[in-house]
Amino acid sequence: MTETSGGEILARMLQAEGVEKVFGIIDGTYFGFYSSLHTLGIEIVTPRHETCAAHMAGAYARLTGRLGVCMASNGPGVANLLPGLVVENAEGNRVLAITSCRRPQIVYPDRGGTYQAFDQVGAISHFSKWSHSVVSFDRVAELGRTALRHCFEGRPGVVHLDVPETIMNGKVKAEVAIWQPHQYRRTEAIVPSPGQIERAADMLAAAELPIVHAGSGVIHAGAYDELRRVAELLHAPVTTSWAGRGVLPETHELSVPMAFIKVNHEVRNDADLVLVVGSRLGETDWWGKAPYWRHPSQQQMIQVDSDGHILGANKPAALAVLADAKLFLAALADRLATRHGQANLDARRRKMATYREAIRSERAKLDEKLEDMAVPMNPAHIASTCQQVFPEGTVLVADGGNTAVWAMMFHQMRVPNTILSTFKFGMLGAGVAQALGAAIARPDQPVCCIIGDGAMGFHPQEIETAVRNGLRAIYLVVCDRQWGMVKMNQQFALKPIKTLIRKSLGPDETINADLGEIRFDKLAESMGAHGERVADPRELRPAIERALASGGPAVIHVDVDPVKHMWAPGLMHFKDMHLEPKGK
Ligand SMILES: Cc1ncc(C[n+]2csc(CCOP(=O)(O)OP(=O)(O)O)c2C)c(N)n1
Ligand SMILES: [Mg+2]
Repeated sequence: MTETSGGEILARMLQAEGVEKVFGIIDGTYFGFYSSLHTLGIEIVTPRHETCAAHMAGAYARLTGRLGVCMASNGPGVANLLPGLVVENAEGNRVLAITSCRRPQIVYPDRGGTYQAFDQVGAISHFSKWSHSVVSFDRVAELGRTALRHCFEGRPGVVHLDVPETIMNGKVKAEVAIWQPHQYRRTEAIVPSPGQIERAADMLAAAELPIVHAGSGVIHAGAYDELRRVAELLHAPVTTSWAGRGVLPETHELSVPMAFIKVNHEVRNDADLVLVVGSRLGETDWWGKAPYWRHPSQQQMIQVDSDGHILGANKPAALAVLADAKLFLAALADRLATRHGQANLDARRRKMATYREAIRSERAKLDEKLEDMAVPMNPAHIASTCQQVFPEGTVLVADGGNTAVWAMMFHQMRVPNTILSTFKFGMLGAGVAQALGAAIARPDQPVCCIIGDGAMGFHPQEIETAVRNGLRAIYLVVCDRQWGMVKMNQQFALKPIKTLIRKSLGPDETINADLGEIRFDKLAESMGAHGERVADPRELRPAIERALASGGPAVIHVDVDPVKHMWAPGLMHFKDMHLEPKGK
């Protein structure tokens, strides 16, 4: 009989799941696990902070559709992993965290004075989908399978398996069978019922102005073509959640891009029927409520989700469909195609033309900012220039306060699943590692990360991770030397009239809102990356071109006008969003 460790069993289970990368920092307490990964040819990618391992795994999972796996060692490693897991669960990325813990004889509960121990499962179980500790070698495979089952069930998020060091590393004489995924979990998407498809088609055909609202569930299902087909057959405008941006390319005539907030409100108020696919209608979708959406008494909802707990959670559904988005939309499109000509498409076309006109005029107003060639630059130039210089389909990572808002407003989503941010959690600094996870997911392309100077300051050490792993992440650090977004809100809270008149208060009139300068270009060079500093908008394009030509990671320190930067477009809408809508 052969000898094996708990760590080796888990590594072989991940191999059976097709896992190719695990993100994390090594430690002796799980040598049995990561040495087996290494032997099996599963690559270990090591950042310099565990929270970054969680974000790399999350970004990798989102962009590849695979399972993202991260690991951390007992006590400090897991403590550092926590914020990353909180965020990845909120964002709904399919992440499995495997951690070591101290031996069972001295933890759960702590005997008192145990080194590097805290209630890891207690902490993580509060915010994850599932978190448990393995109590004996005999249960490693069974609990590993349970963890994996949870990974692929319902809304994606974080699942955690905690394994004592003695079980991770201890060798036991045993033959442990490794099951194939289909033997312990659903491997096929949930098929919609024909009756519900028929009913949905009837409702859509009877509607005056149906619209589609798509969330990130469409990305997880890879249902882009099917979504486009349904929208085209109905001639229905498509709005998205922030995370769902670009599932219908924003160049498409039916797309209502999220940046045009007023048009979104208008479309959502005109519709008498909304087909919600893969979205919870959470706070950033204004909860699906009036006055941002039409009152439910005049607006029916068909909601499709692969997680039953999401159906009807925030807005009453007339038809709640538990199904895979891709299968549902494909079947619906087939059904709608047979009824062509029944709906009043001309009226919808006229309506869509008015929306497009409103979008054009909002765009033109925003683009006036691009005529501002003052130095230091207007932040509008950054995302807009990136879009011109980076290859089509480059992943954009947006991080920071106002920096992320400017990036959202001046970037057009032309290729689905090419944007990352922390749309649900607004976690400053997460973008640094998301960009690295993206570079690993899409090794043939550069990655563009537009990030605030405050946000970048949380994890600049990961530039070295990019250098060490040859990852082509290009960071444009937007330097206003302030916590820009919060400073803006603070000024309005402190002296609203003066803020309106003077555009900005003096340095002694705000509370801890200013930052000193970090020379991010020099910092990058000190770690072996390419560095640039630019303040003139005319110099931005050549600086990005040089960064791309360097062939490796690069950091461009971009000086922006700190006052213009604070007045990011749409700020008032975002403020309103955090208040409870007045309607139902
Ligand atoms: C980790 C974290 N801490 C604090 C906040 C609160 N917060 C939101 S925006 C912001 C300022 C961001 O500054 P920066 O990254 O420089 O972006 P800017 O707004 O200046 O573009 C802060 C502190 C947060 N969102 N995340
Ligand atoms: Mg800033």
